[in-house]
Amino acid sequence: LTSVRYPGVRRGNYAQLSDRHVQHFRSILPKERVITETEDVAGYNVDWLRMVRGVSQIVLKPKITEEVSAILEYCNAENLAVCPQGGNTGLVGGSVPVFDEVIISTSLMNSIVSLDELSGILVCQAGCILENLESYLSERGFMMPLDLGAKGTCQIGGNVSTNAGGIRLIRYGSLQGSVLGIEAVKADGEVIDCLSSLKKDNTGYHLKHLFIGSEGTLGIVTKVSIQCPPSPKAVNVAFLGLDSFDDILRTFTEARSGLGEILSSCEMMDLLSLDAATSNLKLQRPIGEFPFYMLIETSGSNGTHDEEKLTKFLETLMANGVVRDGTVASEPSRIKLMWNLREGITGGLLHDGYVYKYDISLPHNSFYAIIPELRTLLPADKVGRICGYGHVGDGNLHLNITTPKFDPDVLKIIEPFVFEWTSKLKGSVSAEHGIGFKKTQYIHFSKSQSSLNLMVNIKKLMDPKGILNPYKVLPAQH
Ligand code: FAD
Ligand code: 2HG
Ligand code: ZN
Repeated sequence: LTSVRYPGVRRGNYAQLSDRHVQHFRSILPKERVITETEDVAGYNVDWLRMVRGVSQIVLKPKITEEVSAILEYCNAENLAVCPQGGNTGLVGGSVPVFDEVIISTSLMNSIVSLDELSGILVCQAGCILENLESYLSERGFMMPLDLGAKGTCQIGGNVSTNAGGIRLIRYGSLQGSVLGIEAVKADGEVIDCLSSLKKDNTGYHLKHLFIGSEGTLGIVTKVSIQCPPSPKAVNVAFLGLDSFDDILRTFTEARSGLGEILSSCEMMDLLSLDAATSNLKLQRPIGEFPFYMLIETSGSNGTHDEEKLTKFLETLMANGVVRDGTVASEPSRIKLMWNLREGITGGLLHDGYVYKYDISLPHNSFYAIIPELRTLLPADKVGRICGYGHVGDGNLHLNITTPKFDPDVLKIIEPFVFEWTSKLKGSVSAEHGIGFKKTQYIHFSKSQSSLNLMVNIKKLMDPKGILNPYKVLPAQH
């Protein structure tokens, strides 16, 4: 069977769901957690961007690890393919089935197991929503080491499985460092307990890394142990207007040296990106019109000290003309308004029509050059918006192009151009969103053949029948 929606993608040789299978699932889970009504399953079949759509007939909602284990053991024995789903906010189509895979939703696995209030180490189930964890921790003087625009819906298990980056990575590093341990269930149902809660543990291979960023292809993450920093006592956000991308780099360099240890976010957006939030979502722009904007956040333990640093930083940049205008907020409600502008861009872009979305890592000195290049290559009468924004502090550009409707001629100009450009600069074709279903045929632009071969061997070892999230991450020929 070849997919009608995705020509060239063939259904693997898996079993078809039968009444007998459904009956068995009902013996593992209570009947309200085995969802088979078409209209109830529909939402789980389509991704957040509404671009990838499967035809699964069943969603299973386990609450505990043992239920996940029993489900996978049975699916493996019966050769039923499965698709693990967290908050379904992924942007590369990894969280929805391609054909009729059994959807395993972790949304009811949402208990907090423990918080050690001395070390700040949190242990929780995979289905906890990121924002709920943030609120739980903030009441106890801690915070999550990651934050992203999808926080109200995405789950920590999804974050770990995608190795999500986001807006705090510059300060707290990637999840590979903050996640201390993981409990996961292998394709055959075996529970792998590497739920260490230790900062230091060099006893053999670091197995947690098999699950961090493997997008549900090697196991289902059921619990996570994560190092949480103490909440800052003072947070300030500066929203800056600048004339050129060179000025953004100057500001970034100054932020690193001048703000140093209190710098907690360093984000950039061009005018057309900000416009997706202001025009399409009717949000208010806090300063005048400039070709570029930056959102810089500081978090620290002493408000007076932080304000002093931030004021000096801004005075220096305004005096030498690098920053043209800016506004600073320290009250939570104004800080939120500024972040809404940055975090609203992804949703705002959808109002343009079709979005061609790229998430690339590039060296800082060639970070923005692809945008003017694409503006010369793409026909102005067909394209709505070519814009760039992202985590400039981490070298991660979000390149987005929009057209009123999907246009294959426009796509032919963009791809493989964007991937070749990125590869020539030794960048990454997926900085933080992962490979999922949509990027599998481009993985080789960033991974050598020998690395890909090792990935295939690891997959075969952990999931010999290939039941876990098929058609995702690894290119089809493997
Ligand atoms: P899902 O979308 O449900 O799943 C993502 C992948 O992980 C799928 O392959 C799925 O099969 C797998 N998976 C989910 N849960 C499990 C589990 N328990 N075990 C095994 N596999 C699992 N991403 C960033 O990196 N940085 C950002 O700044 C960022 N901002 C975003 C802003 C918006 C508005 C949106 C819509 C998305 C954004 N994303 C960002 C992408 C997305 O939110 C992240 O990838 C997030 O980590 C996905 O979490 P989720 O729970 O929604 O996972
Ligand atoms: C962000 O940083 C997300 O806002 C989404 O990673 C990026 O939509 C995008 O291109
Ligand atoms: Zn991002």
